[in-house]
Amino acid sequence: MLTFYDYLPSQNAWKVRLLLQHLGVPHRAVQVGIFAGEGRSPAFLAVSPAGKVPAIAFDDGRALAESNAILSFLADGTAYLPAEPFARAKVHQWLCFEQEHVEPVIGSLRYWTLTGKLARRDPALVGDKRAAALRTLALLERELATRDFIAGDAYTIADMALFAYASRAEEAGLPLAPYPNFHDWIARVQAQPGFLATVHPYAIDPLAGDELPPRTSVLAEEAALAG
Ligand SMILES: N[C@@H](CCC(=O)N[C@@H](CS)C(=O)NCC(=O)O)C(=O)O
Repeated sequence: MLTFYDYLPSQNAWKVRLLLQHLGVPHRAVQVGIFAGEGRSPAFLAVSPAGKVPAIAFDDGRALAESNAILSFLADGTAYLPAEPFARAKVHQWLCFEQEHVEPVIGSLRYWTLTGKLARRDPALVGDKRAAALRTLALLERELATRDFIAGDAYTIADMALFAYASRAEEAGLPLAPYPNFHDWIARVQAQPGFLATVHPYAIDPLAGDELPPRTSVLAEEAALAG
């Protein structure tokens, strides 16, 4: 039985929740209290080296972290990840794009906004993220003018990954009205059979307004190893 390490307000974890639902994969979900420090336990670090959700593990001890790596693994051999090498590489192109231009940009702005942390962040950093987020949305608008889905004509894990944070840009204070192609893509993804509409607010976790616990012990160990 597959174990899925989840944290309900996480949209990185939502990507995996969505694919598990599309594929009907039997699993047991374990909630990780990331603000309570559960992501720093040695047991969880053995599953997820950076102490982050999502992660998955099997009864034989194999474990996998990073949302998009998990999507690639679970989607292998299904319609959500093409077998043909070039089409498959195109999916990976957009998975990499998501990790560089969506999650740490729109995702971070949204996280800070919804948990009340925005005012605690350096305004210059917030300004840079906002400018980068607008560039990302403009790029997606341009790309989605030419095809129905981000990596081609079919819905793939690249759409799932992008959707997680990009579709929720308005919660980061980024209006979507100027992006009609992007808006239409959101509707196409939402219309997929088995789409997971449920998104959990940070408000369900009373600790979500806190900063994440420091990685002190982990960092000390890493520094010792680095010499
Ligand atoms: N690149 C990772 C990012 C995962 C990530 O940032 N997860 C957050 C929740 S959305 C987390 O677990 N944060 C806890 C921490 O940083 O300690 C992925 O795509 O899975």
